[in-house]
Amino acid sequence: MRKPLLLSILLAAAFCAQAVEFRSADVHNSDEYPTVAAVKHMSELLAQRSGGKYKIRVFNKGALGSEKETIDQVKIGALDLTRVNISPMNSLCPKTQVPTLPFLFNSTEHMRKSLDGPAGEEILKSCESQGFVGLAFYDSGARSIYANKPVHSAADTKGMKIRVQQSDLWVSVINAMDANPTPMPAGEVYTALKTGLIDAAENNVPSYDGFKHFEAAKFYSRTEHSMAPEMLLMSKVVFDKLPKGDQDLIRSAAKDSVAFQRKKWDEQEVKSLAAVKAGGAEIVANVDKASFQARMAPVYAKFATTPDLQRLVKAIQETK
Ligand code: BDP
Repeated sequence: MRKPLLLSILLAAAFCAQAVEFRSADVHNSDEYPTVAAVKHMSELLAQRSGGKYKIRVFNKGALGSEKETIDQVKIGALDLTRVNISPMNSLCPKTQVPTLPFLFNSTEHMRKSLDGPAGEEILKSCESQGFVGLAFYDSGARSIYANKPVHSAADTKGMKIRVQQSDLWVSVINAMDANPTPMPAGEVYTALKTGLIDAAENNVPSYDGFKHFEAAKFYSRTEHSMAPEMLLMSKVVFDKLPKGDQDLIRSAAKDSVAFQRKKWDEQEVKSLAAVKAGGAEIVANVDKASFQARMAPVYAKFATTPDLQRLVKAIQETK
């Protein structure tokens, strides 16, 4: 009697010590959204490579809170991972401001190459002192303004109330457009548009689709003013408790999920464009982007203030 009981206790203990399911947050609704699918893919890679020791469960649809809330939880180790846009990290680690800057990247290739290179690595690493292990950047495409009127040039945004992410840099971008910034979490934007609390928001096409914002703001005008990427962050409190070999497995599974995410991203942009058009949205392609870009010097002057930040801006601008 005693032996099998002891054995099963030992086995159960060993199993508990072995199998770890990390929790990861995401605000996107669809399980197929590229960032959600990418972390699930990372989980599969990690499970395979660790012989089943680790996996990741993704809680999407904002189930664990707004991005800022999940960031706070990750910082103290109450949550293992979160996938967020880089913008709500701006106040915590200043180097994340750089890829958020308007008109910094001039193409998808330029953005990918810069983030894959030394500048990207330095920015990811810069969050460690704040309690975050920056595992990877994911694509978020280009962000554009949507409202119930078309925007053809910077003259058209004057006085508009535009929702922004919770970041001072974003407040400054919208101020530079002569518009009124209203910071709020993504989950509140649909209602804010519907009730007229705001006139406009800005995002990539997959989010305009996924959050159903096209139902509340019909004109999507291709201002493409920022390519602020997504970040996958792990709690340093959690990460530091793992053996070095396991940390390496996590880092490499995350890095290896990037190509998967980018492929999904490219497909999703096409699918979402068709979906919003079918839903009645009008895509305004004829936008004077230069009129917006010309107004952004104050944002660079206000945020790229230290030699480190200026060096990173220059390194990215010079990435070919
Ligand atoms: C989307 C990002 C998401 C942000 C959202 C926003 O994928 O992480 O929460 O924008 O604007 O593109 O808040």
